[in-house]
Amino acid sequence: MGNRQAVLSPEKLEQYQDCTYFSKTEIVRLYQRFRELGPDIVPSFMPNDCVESVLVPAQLVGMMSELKDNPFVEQIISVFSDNGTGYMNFENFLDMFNVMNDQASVDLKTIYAFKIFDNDKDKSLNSTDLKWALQKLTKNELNRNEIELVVEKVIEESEMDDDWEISFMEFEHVVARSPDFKNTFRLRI
Ligand SMILES: [Ca+2]
Ligand SMILES: [Ca+2]
Repeated sequence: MGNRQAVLSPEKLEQYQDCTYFSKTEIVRLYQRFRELGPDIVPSFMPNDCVESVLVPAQLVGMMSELKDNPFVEQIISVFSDNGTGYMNFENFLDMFNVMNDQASVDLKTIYAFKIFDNDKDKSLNSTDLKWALQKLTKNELNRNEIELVVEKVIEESEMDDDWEISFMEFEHVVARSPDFKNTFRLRI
């Protein structure tokens, strides 16, 4: 504890500990990794009033070992980047790692999985979103017919209001009860 280098104010550290799954030590480590992405941009000590304005290009974040092999890396980055700017401040960065944490609840992961699968950002998953996601998830191992079949089955299983699209509520239901969905639409986030 005594050795921990101050990188954030004690209040910020306390606040981040309270609203994430991370310990203070882990938050400090994440801050150091954030700084490594842009040592010229990110100060060794972050004053409270700069936390939101110090931004690192999201592309650099996407090269991190935790992310670079994820088929949804671009979408993950875009979902967590600051207002879709393609830049991330430390809080965006922390949020992203928090959701990717193994301890993060299924509810939290479900919210983000939905956002990531919703490729056209209309807050609903239609068959185009699902085909696109499935193609990425299966790394093109399924042919077009197989993808169509799986997507059709997934929609059929999750559909409650007959609009042939999956709303967030339907998505939550499906994640909760369908092992198929969980196995197929598995997202390491
Ligand atoms: Ca959509
Ligand atoms: Ca529906």
